[in-house]
Amino acid sequence: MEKKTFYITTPIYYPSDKLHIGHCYTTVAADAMARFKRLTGYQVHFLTGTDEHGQKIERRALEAGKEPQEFVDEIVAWIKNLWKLLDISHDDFIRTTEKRHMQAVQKIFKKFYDQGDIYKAKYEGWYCTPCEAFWTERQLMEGKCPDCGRPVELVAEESYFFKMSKYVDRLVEHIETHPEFIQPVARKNEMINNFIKPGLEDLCVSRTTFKWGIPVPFDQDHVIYVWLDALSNYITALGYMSEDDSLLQTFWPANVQLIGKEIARFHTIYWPIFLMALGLELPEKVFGHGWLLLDDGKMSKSKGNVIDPIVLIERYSSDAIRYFLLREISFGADGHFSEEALVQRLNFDLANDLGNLLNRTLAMLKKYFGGRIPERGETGAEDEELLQAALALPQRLEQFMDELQLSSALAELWKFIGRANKYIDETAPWALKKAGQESRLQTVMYNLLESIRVISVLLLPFMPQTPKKIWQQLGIAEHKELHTWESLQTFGRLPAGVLTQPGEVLFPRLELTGEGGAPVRQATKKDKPQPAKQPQKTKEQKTKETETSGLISIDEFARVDLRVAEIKEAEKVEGADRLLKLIVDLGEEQRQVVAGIAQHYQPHELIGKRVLFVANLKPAKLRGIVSEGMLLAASDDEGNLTLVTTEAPIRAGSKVK
Ligand code: ME8
Repeated sequence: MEKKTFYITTPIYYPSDKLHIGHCYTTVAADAMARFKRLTGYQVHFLTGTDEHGQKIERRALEAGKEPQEFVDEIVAWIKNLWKLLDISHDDFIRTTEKRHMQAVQKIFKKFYDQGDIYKAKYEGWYCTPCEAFWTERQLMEGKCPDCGRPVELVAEESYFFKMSKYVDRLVEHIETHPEFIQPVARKNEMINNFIKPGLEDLCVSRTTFKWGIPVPFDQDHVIYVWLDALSNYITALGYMSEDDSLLQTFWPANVQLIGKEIARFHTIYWPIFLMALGLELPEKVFGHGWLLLDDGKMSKSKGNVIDPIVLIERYSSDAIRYFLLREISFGADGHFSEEALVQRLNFDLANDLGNLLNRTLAMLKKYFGGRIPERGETGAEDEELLQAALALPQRLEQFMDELQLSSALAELWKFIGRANKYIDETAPWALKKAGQESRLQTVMYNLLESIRVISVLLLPFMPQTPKKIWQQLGIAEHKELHTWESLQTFGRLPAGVLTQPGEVLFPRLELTGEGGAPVRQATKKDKPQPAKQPQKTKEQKTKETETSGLISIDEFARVDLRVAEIKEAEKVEGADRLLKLIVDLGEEQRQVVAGIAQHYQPHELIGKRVLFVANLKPAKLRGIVSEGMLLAASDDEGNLTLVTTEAPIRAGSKVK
């Protein structure tokens, strides 16, 4: 059978500055798609690269006192390293300064000229250099660039123009008859109403006032407009207009072209028109995703509010960053980035849900079966739902991925993780052990381990490192046949008898309130040494620590304001299985806290309980709800949890020491 193919592209990045975490979003999303398609058996071609020409780059190089090529070479090397650190699995990385690209772009320009799509005239109008975009007087917003709001420059020069008008009707027809072409739909309406309906002007496709670009082959005073140069990368990288265009034959038209929403105009108007003029098919889908925003708006170098992805990767790991980006932002919409939100996601989803499932299961397996995967024994009423959910999961995820609903795909996977955690509570393996129900216990442990395997395989496209660590711990790292899509079509492939190897905690919990505001990992015994980016400690602090070798003084303990709190109100937090929102009475004041105890207590059972409470904890936000303080609870490896209460009634607010 012929292999199904899948071609996915990201925009090519301007190497005018180092990239920020917002840029990583596009590439991580494309990577997850590419990996998912490979997992499901497609022959994938995943392209990314750099957009190295244009006035913006020339100016930045000049400011840095470097030749443009030297300037971009350094940043491109940095970008390539970033993609390596983020486990981006591109099949090709195209640079627009490469010969293969430049030669093909010159041929494309010549073809347009020869067939009468390009003519020479005088251009007078506005230009936004940061966006490398031409604007008419009418399109400006209060005299500034309508895309980025920065000042524009008046440009008057002789230029070549592309006759957009010649193709516009065909474009409109294509957009109307192919609803999947521009996604999400809101972008389609925006393009038609804002750019096409008011009348599409011919596009200026050459410049003469600077040199850093691909020369027009028959008129050396002109360089080709950077967007015509850049957009062509999607086909020049496949060998278009070269001696070997076999990749083009195999992969064009692209299945998905992922872009940020601000460059939708270039990709859904100019790009398809260029393709029509070349006689090539249009991509199946151009998907314009939203932006990653900070509290003060879109991340951008000029605002000085960028977040360095390499610092984040070092601090939290590549898989953690990938998970956050893909899960937090509903695809197509804007999303917010904050380190606080990141830490919460990692604690809830990775440390609690996924990490605990693995740790609890392996700890019980060790205790009950010496760590060896048992044969399945007696089945039980609780099994069916888990098994059906596991079997349906791959196809459910595939559906979401085909719709580019990456965040929903992850949510679906996490629903199953929640299902597996619930299975532990329902079957209560510790009770089975106590009651001597060995055969049933075997089945329960087996089903849990197999569920973890299913999860690990489906996690692969999103977090490529974590599954390998899980396989190591399950003892199946060498069993390649258990890492495949095909292996998920039946439940029960895990071989009995394999010895598991519990190892380091995959996702240690992080504290929200490290020194200097930086979240830090909570050390655990099995934890590895801290990653490099720890806040600096003073000399005094270090000496003190060495002297006490990890023990704390009574004064240090006294810094924790422990109180008795009476629970007054309790309710579930919508959309969070594990959380309850409580109002507690501390005598002189009432506090709102969010506690991860919903799977152990019904809200009504809590009212009136007097519990121990940390009253001077820095407030934190959990799922958007402010939590001021913490209830103390004891828990064991088997998933039992109990709140710490006072032995005899005592006034709310009493100090505990
Ligand atoms: O536009 N959130 O390059 P670029 C989400 N060279 N995505 C963001 C973002 C943010 N805060 N900031 C940037 C270019 N991006 C052109 C493309 S393609 C033929 C030429 C995304 O380096 C942005 O939307 O400015 C775009 O998709 C990508 O990063 C590259 O941006």
